[in-house]
Amino acid sequence: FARFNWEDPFNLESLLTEEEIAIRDTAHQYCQENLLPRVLKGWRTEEIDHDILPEMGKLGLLGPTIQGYGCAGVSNVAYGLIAREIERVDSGYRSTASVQSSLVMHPVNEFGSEAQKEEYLPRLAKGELVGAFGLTEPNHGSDPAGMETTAEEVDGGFVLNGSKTWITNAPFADVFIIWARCKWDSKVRGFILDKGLKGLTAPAIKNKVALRASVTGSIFMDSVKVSHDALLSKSKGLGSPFSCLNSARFGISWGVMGALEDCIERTRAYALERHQFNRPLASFQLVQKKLVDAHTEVALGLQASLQVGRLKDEGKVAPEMISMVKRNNCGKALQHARIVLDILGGNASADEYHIGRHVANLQVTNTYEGTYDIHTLILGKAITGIPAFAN
Ligand code: TGC
Ligand code: FAD
Repeated sequence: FARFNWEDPFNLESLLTEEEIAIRDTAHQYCQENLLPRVLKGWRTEEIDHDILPEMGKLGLLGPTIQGYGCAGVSNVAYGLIAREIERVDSGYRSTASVQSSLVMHPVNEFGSEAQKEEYLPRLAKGELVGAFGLTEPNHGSDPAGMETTAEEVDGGFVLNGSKTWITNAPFADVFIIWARCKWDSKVRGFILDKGLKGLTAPAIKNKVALRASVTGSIFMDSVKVSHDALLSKSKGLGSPFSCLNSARFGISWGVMGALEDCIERTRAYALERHQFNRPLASFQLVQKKLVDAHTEVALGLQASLQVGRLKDEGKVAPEMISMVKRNNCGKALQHARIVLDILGGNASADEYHIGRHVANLQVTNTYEGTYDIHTLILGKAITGIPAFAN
C-alpha cells in the first residue's frame, strides 16, 4: 500500500502539471508571506492595501487564463489553484482578485473590441487598474433578468441610468463593467465605464460583518454619458454576464476549499497543543470526527473541481457542472468551518485565531455568485427539466 498523506489524501499533486505546481507554489508563498500578515488589519479596518493587486499582477496571478495582453495564459486548473491559495488567507482577498480576473478581464477579453482589449487588459493584468462588475441591483439579486438599469442610445454614444449594489471593489475601482438593459431592443449588454464620469458614484458599504478585508460598494448612475467605444459590442443577452459568472463560480469552488483547509490545519494544531482532562483535545473522538468530516469534504471537493477544471480546459464544461461544484464546495466549507470552529472553545471569538473570520466570510461565498438555493434550482431544472425559479 501507499502511505496515506493526510495533507494530500488523494494525491492531488500527482494530477497537476509541473507548471500548475509551480504557479500554486508561487501563489502559496506570496499569500502566506504577504497577505497573511495584512489580513487582521484589513479585517479590522475594512480597508484594502492598494499595493495588493499590483503585487499579484507582478506574479502573473491576474487574468491568468487569458492568452496575450500581458496575461499568463495558463490552465483553468492553475486559476483554481491560485484562488485556493488566496482564499486560504481570506475570502475577501480572493474576491478582490477574482472580480478582477473573471468578472472584469474576462468580459473585456470575451466581448470587447481589439481596441478595448489593448487599452484595458495589460493594465488590469498588472493591477495598475482595478475593476468592478455591476450586475446585482437593489431590487434584483438572484433575478438579474428583472434589471432596471438602462442604456439609451443618444447622439455620440449612450446614456446609462440605474443603480447597482453589493459590488466588490467598486469604491476604489478605475473601471466598471456595467450590465444594462438596452432601450432599443430590450437586450442586456455590458458597458465599460471609467471612474470620474459625470453622474457616476460608487460609495462604500461599511460595517459589514463578513468579507471585511475586501471593499464593497454601491454604484449609482445618474444620466452617465459614454461614447460608443464603451459598449462591449459582442455582448448580447443575459448569457453574457452569466458566462463571466461561470468563470468566477469555478474559481470560488477552489477558493472555499482553501479556506476550509486553513480551518482544518489551524484547529488540528490547536487540538494537538491544548489539553483538557489531562489529554490533548485531539485525543477525544468527538474532536477527531469534526476534523475527519471536514477533511473528507475538502478531499472530495478538490477532486470535483479538478475534474471540472480539466473539462473547462478541454472546452467540455457545462454550466451545471460549475453550479454543482460551486454549490457543494461553498455549502460544505461553510458547514464544516462552523463545526471545527467549536474546537477553539472560547478562543473561537478571538480574531487572532482566524477561523471565526473564515466562517463569517463563507456565509457570503455561499450567497454571492448565485446563492446555494439558486444553484439547487439550476441543478433541479437540469435533473427534472422543470424550472422552479418562479411560478
Ligand atoms: P435563463 O433563461 O436561464 O438564461 C438566460 C440566458 O442565459 C443563458 N445562461 C447561461 N449562459 C452561460 N452560462 C450560464 N451559467 C448560463 N445560465 C443561463 C441561457 O442559456 C439563456 O440564453 P438565451 O440565449 O436563451 O437567452 O435566465 P433566468 O433569468 O431564468 O436565470 C435564472 C438563474 C436563477 C439561473 C439566474 O438568474 C442566476 O444565475 N441567478 C443568480 C444571479 C447571480 O449569480 N448573481 C451574481 C452576481 S455577481 C457576484 O455575485 C459577484 S461576487 C464576486 C466576488 O466578490 O467574488
Ligand atoms: P435575494 O435574491 O433577495 O435572495 C434572498 C434569499 O431568497 C436567498 O436565500 C435566496 O436563495 C432566496 N431566493 C431568491 N429567489 C428564490 C427562488 N426563486 N427560490 C427559492 N429561494 C429564492 N454582485 C455583483 O453584481 N457584483 C459583485 O461584485 C458582488 N459582490 C458582492 C460582495 C458581497 C460581500 C456580497 C454580500 C454580495 C455581492 N454581490 C455582487 C451580490 C450577490 O451576487 C447577491 O447578494 C446574490 O446574488 C443574492 O442576491 P440578493 O442579495 O439580492 O438576495
